[in-house]
Amino acid sequence: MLIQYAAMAEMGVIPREELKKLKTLDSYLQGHPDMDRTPGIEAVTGSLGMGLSIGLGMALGFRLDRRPNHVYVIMGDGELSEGQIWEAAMATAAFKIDNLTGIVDLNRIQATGPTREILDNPDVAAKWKAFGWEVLSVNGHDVAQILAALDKARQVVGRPTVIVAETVKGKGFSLPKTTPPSITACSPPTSIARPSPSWRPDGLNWPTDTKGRFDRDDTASEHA
Ligand SMILES: Cc1ncc(C[n+]2csc(CCOP(=O)(O)OP(=O)(O)O)c2C)c(N)n1
Repeated sequence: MLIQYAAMAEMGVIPREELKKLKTLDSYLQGHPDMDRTPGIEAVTGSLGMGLSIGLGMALGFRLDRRPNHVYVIMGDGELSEGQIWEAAMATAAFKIDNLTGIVDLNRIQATGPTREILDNPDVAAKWKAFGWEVLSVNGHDVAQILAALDKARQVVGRPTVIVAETVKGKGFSLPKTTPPSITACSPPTSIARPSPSWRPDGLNWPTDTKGRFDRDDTASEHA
């Protein structure tokens, strides 16, 4: 989610200053991304395990429409404890989906501790392979390796690919690396006012093909 918001700010989809309000009550950048409130968000996530199913639906839709789009789904290794992941993994392979690439952030830590102490999942790569996926393993901090794997994944025909990226949680930040860092906790609110739905993306430099889809009335969900 942090990377998603940072990438959106980099693309000009949201203003950079909003990042400073992350997870505070008066911001639309909440810990669980909200497609009704936040421009650029295409699916409500936050409940772990849903992303691969959503991505599979998108990939199937693109295939039906004969569109060349490729779907990327980033998953945490703790998230792999969710049964829905493995239902979707089976279905993605069974439907011979090759316009979707999964990326697993294998940092071996989840919200409350090491994954091996919470629900051990010792050989992640072997598991995806057993589910019929092409598996590429990379050092998740090596951009060249990641780019090469992404290119390779696009060449695979008739089955989905997952890139298993070994990472160190919090690398590059002055946070403890071996304990669950505080980034999963909420920041104290800067205000107790209701989140304002009033910010509009007008005036920002939108990618031309995405602008129209956010021109909607979000007061409907306000009153739902
Ligand atoms: C269905 C569900 N159960 C529990 C949670 C609470 N939760 C939020 S983050 C998290 C751990 C995620 O770990 P991981 O997938 O390894 O991601 P990382 O923390 O490494 O980014 C948990 C259990 C949740 N969001 N959704």
